[in-house]
Amino acid sequence: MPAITNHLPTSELQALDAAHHMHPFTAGGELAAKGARIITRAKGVYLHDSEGHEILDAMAGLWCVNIGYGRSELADVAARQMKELPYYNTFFQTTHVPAIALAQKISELAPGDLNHVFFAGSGSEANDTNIRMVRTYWAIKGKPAKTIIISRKNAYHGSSVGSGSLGGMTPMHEQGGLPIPDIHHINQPNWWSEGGDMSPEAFGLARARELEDTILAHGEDRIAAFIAEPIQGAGGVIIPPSTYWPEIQRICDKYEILLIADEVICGFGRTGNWFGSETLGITPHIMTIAKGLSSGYQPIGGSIVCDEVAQVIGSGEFNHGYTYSGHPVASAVALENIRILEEENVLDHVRKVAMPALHEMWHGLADHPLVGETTITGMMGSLALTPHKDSRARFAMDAGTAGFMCRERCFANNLVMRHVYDRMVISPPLVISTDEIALLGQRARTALDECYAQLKDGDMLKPAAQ
Ligand code: PXG
Repeated sequence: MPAITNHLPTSELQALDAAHHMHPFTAGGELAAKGARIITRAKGVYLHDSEGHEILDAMAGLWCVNIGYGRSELADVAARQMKELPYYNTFFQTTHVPAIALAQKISELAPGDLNHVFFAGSGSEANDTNIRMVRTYWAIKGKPAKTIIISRKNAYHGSSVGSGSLGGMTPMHEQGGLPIPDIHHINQPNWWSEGGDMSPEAFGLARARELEDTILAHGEDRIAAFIAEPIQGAGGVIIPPSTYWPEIQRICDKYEILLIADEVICGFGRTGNWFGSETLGITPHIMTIAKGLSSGYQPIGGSIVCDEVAQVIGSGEFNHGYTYSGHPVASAVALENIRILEEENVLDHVRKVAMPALHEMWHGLADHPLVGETTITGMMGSLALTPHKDSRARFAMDAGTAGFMCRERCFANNLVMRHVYDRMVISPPLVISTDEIALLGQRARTALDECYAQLKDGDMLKPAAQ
């Protein structure tokens, strides 16, 4: 049975792609001129492209392929489920075994009283669910004015109108009339870029207290929830100072504010525990999940909801849901993914083998002249490119220019690292071996060397005015 595969020369596929395929978060014209790289297959931590390159994927796809590529067990489960029950909805008082089993399993893994799952097809959809769920919760409790959701600048919560509004990405808000009303954004806990002369600890507290200031400015009776990623992922792997989350938790507890932890990246082992909330010491009312839930093998997301919120929402009809909520094939694949994570002790591998090696390798890059700081928690890390280490300077040229150049050097060396402006980020499959981590480190250093040489040659190592 043929897969849809590399049946045409690369240039023809690129021309067809340019003619008919609109890419997410991409300048279409620019890509059409250059030609997209065509990924044909993948195994373990390696991607293969149509030109015969074997590329080490230090991003696990898009922060999601936690168990690595090519696990045929998931394909077998999908085929079996498709033959038995390819689709049925869960709207009109029906259910099916895959959705039941997955909801039960997620409830078992999730901490505390997070015992209920509302399924979605993606993280964006799940966060849209969350907006409607927290506002509906307060309305049912007789507080319909509690509609404001506080989020953070440079947060990423998805790309739909609702979740894009929750996110704090300025370029996204500039297109399509975002944000929707009653979403407010406080500053992010990014000490390296924004901490100035403060210690990380003092800065973490100051940034957390912006939450309290915002609650007080609008009045507690207007605030529904605060949403945040335990560690910002798409924002550049911003690991908050140690003082930040305890203070956020104190503030949410003090005022009647629901806390939503967006675990789309941090969940399912990425930080060394099942959920980032456990690593960062957070007790949320709702968690958003997607990505690592199925290791990206099927599109599936959801909201894990605590007993109290689920009970209130369940007291009436919640007029919300997606055709593919709890999709049987996606649910069965997610269950199989979790089985592999559990039975192969992937979290043990992360904690005892991969994390120590990855942290040592990553921090080893800190001596590079182009690297300002290296930071890493669990299996997600970032480094800041800088023209001047001591002053934590930004580049005088447009933000992202150096990052893009570095990413191109990575690709040229058969390594996928993503850049977020001038930060390079990694989030490799959790199953990565120590040899593969060493190779990642070698390729990253070569890419940094080449990028540094290019910047030097182009006289581009100038710091911005402080
Ligand atoms: N929350 C978080 C924390 C995410 O990282 C979403 C929600 C939305 O999930 P869906 O499944 O709707 O994409 C995400 C997604 C990047 C990048 O370039 C990151 C994401 C998506 C696309 C690109 O880092 N994260």
